[in-house]
Amino acid sequence: MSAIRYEHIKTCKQSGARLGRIHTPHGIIETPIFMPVGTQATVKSMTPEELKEINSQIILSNTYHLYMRPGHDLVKEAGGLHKFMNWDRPILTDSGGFQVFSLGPLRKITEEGVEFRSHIDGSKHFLSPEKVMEIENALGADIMMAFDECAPYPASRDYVKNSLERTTRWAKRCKEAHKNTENQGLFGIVQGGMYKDLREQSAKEIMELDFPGYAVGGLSVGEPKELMYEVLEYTTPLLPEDKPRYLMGVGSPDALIEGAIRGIDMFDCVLPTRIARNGTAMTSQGKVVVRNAKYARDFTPIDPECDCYACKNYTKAYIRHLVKANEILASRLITTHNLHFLLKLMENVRQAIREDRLLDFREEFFTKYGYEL
Ligand code: PRF
Ligand code: ZN
Repeated sequence: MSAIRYEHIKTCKQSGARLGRIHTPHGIIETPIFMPVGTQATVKSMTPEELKEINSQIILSNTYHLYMRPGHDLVKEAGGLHKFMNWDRPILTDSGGFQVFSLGPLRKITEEGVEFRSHIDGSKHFLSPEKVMEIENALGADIMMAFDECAPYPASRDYVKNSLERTTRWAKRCKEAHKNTENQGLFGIVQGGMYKDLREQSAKEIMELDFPGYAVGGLSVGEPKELMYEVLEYTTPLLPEDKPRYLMGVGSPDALIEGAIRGIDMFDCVLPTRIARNGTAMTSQGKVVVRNAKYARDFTPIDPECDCYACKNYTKAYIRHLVKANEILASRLITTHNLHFLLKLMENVRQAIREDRLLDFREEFFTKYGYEL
């Protein structure tokens, strides 16, 4: 038995979006879903109780960061990542296939794996598919991602082809090295850049390895949004209908809706938590830069339509003051609001799918909220 099972509930008649449930060892996730990012075994500034209060169903953490600090052996000794961080709902760990490649000149890719220098102390390290599986098995997340290479944008066809073929060979090695298949599901990652035939080749090769879920990687790497939607449009239909599909590193409100319409079930992104810490909120009116001078005497909530803890109890003027004074509470309040906003958005998306009206919902959302189509 696989640790992960996708239960399809229905397809939206208007848009083709999927409504489903992912069964995991730590409970059920309703999809489409947004996963808050907890890179270092914490969603920055939020306790697990607070994450539950805003209905986070699953969080993401990072293999690379936890391997570097505090070390996967230590997390294992603590009883695994769930116990270590006191989070008893599902967790997904990304493989480092993105973080390591983001290190740029600090890394060297070979067939065996990737050699890189630590972002903390400059020390030398090596990650291979086998090593990454050892780390992810020690962390014990419900869903683990295969070790892949995310090609940069733009990249030549030759580069992307070599890179996706290596990603396939690494995925095979990951599958062979993955222990604990009873409790942890390993997802494959489709690469192939912005080239249609290469996406087809990657999807075919990765699907032959038969994973309990599939991710679309290599998007949201600097390409225009329209191009990302175009690639998604021909990539998701290649994937099996009875397995979850995960679009990696995407979390702007418009892209969540557009992704769901193109058949995506799972999303993650640091965007809501990162912009919160520099004083920016996502609201029903679009982006609100709370730190702006124009809010100095604005005694209304960040988002009048929001019922999160921050909006029920505090004004923009107060939160702006906290931002300007560098107070920790500013980050906590805006992070709470931003995550609540995206989680609520996904709840609305699920409801719209249930009622076969996701295209109408998209139109209302973009008209009312002013995001670009
Ligand atoms: N691969 C992995 N993690 C990722 C990506 C990827 O391609 C992306 C691409 N946007 C984000 N996170 N392993
Ligand atoms: Zn709010």
